[in-house]
Amino acid sequence: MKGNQRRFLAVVAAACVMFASFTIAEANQEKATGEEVVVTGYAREMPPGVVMGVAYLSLHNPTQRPRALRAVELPRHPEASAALHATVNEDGVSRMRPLQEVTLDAGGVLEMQPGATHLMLHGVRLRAGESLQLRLVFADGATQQITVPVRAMVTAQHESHDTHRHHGG
Ligand SMILES: [Cu+2]
Repeated sequence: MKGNQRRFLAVVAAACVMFASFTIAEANQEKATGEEVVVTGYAREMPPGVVMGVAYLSLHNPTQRPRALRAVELPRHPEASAALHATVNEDGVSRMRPLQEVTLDAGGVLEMQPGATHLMLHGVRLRAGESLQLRLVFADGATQQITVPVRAMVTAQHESHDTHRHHGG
């Protein structure tokens, strides 16, 4: 049996040296791109009358190369949209700016939070206790699907203050 196996492998190796080395290279590449950004986070409950939702993600890039998050989609809500935003302070006034992408250095971490980088949600109704599916689209074409919980509005004093100052959502 062992002999047969070895002979079989020898034949395969002899017949497919080029092909084999190609597929090994391909497999390595696949393994590299298969290393995913580690994502956790949550979306904020939307009280009645609030039309914009917000989610905060925590991203960790465990790979040796930079990754760039370019877009976030909501697969369960085709009519809805999500946008990457930064909150910047201009002359003491908080404003939101759309971001083309969010870059993660090799081994880098990005913590979205109220008053800083966040994910703006339009066209969804989010209630505490629900979960929200997000599809992350990276600049290299890779996509990653995650599910985050929807958290109740008021959890801590400073958090509700930040949210109010930010944009009420
Ligand atoms: Cu925003």
